[in-house]
Amino acid sequence: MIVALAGGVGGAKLAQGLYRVLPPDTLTVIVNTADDFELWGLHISPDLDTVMYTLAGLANPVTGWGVVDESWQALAMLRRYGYETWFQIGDRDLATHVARSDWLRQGASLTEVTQRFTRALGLRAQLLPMCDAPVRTLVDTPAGRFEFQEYFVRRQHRDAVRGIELRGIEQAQLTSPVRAALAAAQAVVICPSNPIVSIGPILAVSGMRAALHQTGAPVVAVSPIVGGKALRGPADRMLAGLGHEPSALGVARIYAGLIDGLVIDQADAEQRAAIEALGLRVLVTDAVMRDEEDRRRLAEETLAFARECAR
Ligand code: FO1
Repeated sequence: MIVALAGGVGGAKLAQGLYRVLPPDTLTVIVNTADDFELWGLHISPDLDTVMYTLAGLANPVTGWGVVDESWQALAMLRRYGYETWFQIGDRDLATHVARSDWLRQGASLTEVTQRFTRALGLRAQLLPMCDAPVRTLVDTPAGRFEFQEYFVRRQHRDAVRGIELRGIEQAQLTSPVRAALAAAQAVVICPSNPIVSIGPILAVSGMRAALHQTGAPVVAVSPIVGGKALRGPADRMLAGLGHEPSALGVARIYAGLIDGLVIDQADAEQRAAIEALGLRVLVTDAVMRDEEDRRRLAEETLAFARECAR
């Protein structure tokens, strides 16, 4: 079993590469749920859905989130009814949120709901929410404190980030499937997702770091920062705002003690020695995924690197 930890669009791309190059039923993706939220009475799990749609070949190729070939009739009607529609939910995507909310209301856990989706979509990978308890990322900015989607989508992540709170994280426990996947892992891959708000919440679930230490498997991460810039989203500014260096080295410092190796882009090759000085192995490669072939190539290189890192 290969276990990947992933958040939004960048993480989903590498997860898809892993899914394509691994035999069926040998990939588990543990996904961030701290940017889940309630909208129009529905439970939205953006990162779970982004990974699920991407692996199922259903993702919108332009945005990376949402469903391909969308229509927006429901959103237009909601707008006529006076609802705010800054969070764009298409008609096909809406079905996922309706079903998830219905099943949760009937008493299913988020883990069970996700399993129903993946089975229905014919996915031969296991997708697991990081936990079943509600955890919500709150972002402190000079303009006030915002729920994650309010900060990210409504305000277009323009605010400086001064602090992050993971509300509810104290109650979050490892689920049995997450524990079992980590115990069976031959390698763990931390995808190039935001280390603070995508991977950070996963690692903050009680028992997660211990389970990662206990697995005898190599743990490798892929840097989401290339040439000092985030490949997508506000990770570079967020790192700087929270006192981290926005660089591959800064990512290495955050993950040091947890990972055995870091994959960095050739643009950052000069940081190799400094990262190795932290006790990490380094793979320098083309870490930017422009198309599906890049996703497969980076997945293969990362898996080979993980085998080299095996303790
Ligand atoms: N991101 C946006 O920037 N704008 C949107 O309107 C938006 C809608 C949306 C709907 C469903 C979904 O699953 C994701 C959606 N996202 C949208 C992406 C998402 O909110 C962020 O990429 C993640 O939360 C960050 O990891």
